[in-house]
Amino acid sequence: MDFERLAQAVGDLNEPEVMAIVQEIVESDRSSAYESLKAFQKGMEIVGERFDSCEYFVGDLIFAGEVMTRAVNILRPALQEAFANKAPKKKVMICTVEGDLHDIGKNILKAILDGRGIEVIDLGVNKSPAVIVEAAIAEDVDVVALSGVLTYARESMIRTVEAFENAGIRNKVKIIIGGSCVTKDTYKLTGADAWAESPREGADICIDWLS
Ligand code: B12
Repeated sequence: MDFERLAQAVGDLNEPEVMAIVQEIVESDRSSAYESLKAFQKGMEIVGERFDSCEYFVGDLIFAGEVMTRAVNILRPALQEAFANKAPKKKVMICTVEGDLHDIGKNILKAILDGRGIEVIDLGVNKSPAVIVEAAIAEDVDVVALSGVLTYARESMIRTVEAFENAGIRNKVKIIIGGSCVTKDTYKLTGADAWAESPREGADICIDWLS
């Protein structure tokens, strides 16, 4: 399978080409389904670079996220075969924290986790600490992934981690955070267990915790 072609098609926002390659994988090369997730990541990096150089706009970012979600939906059966008996039967809850409506990065992480056979509960955006804790208890999740890009989101992350402590269940869940409001150095201020820059790295950490 030509993964370079797939990465380039994602970067070029060439949806017909992406879907044709994905269809080809499903029909004739199912074992390479997982490998294709790496090509998606590479393609999204091209999208990010073109956005930074003003070649792409916000609508293009949103479209890229949608194409990736649609492609993962088509690949899901093949991915499930690849991860049969390997994916941990535990849940990850994901959301964007209170005050922040940005969800493109969150949706990419969700697509990658989903593609790796993990059950993901997506709470959406702008979720308060109380709502996140309540949902984590109700859904009995093992890992909570928090996303945020606004500087303010870091405060929300701190309050969310505190809310887990106040509810007495901090030791029952692992919390990973990401998004441009935090860095390798600042994430520790939030009290989260881990931080990752890339969604693939984040997915690796979640899977490691769940295994
Ligand atoms: C797209 C966008 C929007 C869209 C959001 C659409 C959507 N559905 O998300 C819209 C137009 C709605 C928007 C609104 C606003 N925005 Co805006 N927006 C952006 C923009 C251009 C891109 C953000 C983005 O999606 N990047 C692409 C994704 C893929 O990157 P990402 O989110 O960082 O995610 C990656 C990683 O961080 C990681 N990741 C993300 N989450 C997680 C979680 C985990 C657990 C892990 C492991 C990894 C991970 O994975 C992703 C892939 O690599 C940025 C500027 C920029 N260049 O970043 C401004 C920006 C973030 N916005 C900004 C602002 C100020 C706003 C507004 C307040 C504007 C306004 N005055 O109304 C509102 C905020 C509304 C709100 N309350 O949230 C500022 C934030 C400043 C700050 N530091 O606080 C920025 C930086 C622009 C700027 N330079 O001023 N915005």
